[in-house]
Amino acid sequence: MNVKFNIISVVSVLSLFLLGSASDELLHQETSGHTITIASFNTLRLGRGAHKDLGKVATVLSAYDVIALQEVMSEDTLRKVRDMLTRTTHVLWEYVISARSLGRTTYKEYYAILFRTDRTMYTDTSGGIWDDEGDHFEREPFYATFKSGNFDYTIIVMHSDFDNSKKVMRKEARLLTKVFQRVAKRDSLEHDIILMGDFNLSADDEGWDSLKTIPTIRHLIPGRTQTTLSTSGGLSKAYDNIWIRNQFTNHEYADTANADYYYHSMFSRSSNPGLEARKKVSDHVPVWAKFRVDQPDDD
Ligand SMILES: [Ca+2]
Ligand SMILES: [Ca+2]
Ligand SMILES: [Ca+2]
Repeated sequence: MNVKFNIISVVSVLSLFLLGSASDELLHQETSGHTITIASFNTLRLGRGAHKDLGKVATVLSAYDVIALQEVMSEDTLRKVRDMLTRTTHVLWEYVISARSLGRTTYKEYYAILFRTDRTMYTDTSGGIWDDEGDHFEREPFYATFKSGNFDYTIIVMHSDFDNSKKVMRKEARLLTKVFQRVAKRDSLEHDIILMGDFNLSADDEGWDSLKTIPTIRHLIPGRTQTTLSTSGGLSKAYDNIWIRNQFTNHEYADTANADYYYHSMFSRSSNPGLEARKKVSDHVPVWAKFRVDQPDDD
């Protein structure tokens, strides 16, 4: 199994709580016990670059229960962010990370999924890096199975390659059809598959025509919802999204999803909050969806 799962000892957790300094920033979204919020976030080279403010990154992440991360460059930095989350939320956080960093060149990224352990368990019986036989993906998708309350589900996280003509992104989007179907077939009793990530492609793009042939599949973020910040700090591209199949997951989906424009409040004193967010946090904003976890999950 090509997954690493990290458990920190009770002693180190206790010390984290004892050392913990309360964050001076309020968590900007509270979740009830009936739902969880699952997010996808491209963190813009987490672990590289002197400008990034890890405390701010942790504050953004603390609004969610489970977050699929792209562009994780350093597991050490991810661990730091996890520890910050544990300190500021007073709840133990953990992560699952791809067993290797992915990419054809010297530029490589990890995928990781961070989660609050009081609401979510990682089911380590399955998951890993997609077997990219023939090398079709620059960064082959990563998948892992979780259980939150009664809701069990598999997250597939993807960060597509980029080219200006969209040829590469469209090719990778088409290939995700097979990935989705194969991951869904692994377990005949489990059908809640959540595909999320930075696809470098709007959900309205023709590159998704193949994925859209999967019965009842839909994206939860409208294809025009912008999720990236340009070099001038304005909203730009509709690249990030979340896909589910209605027939299996609509029962849990709580009809609430959006992009998180957190920076208006976080950097409200800045003359250009978007630019500040781009520098200190990421050039993407998280996208998220709420799911009910208090009902029987039959599939
Ligand atoms: Ca590959
Ligand atoms: Ca399920
Ligand atoms: Ca279900």
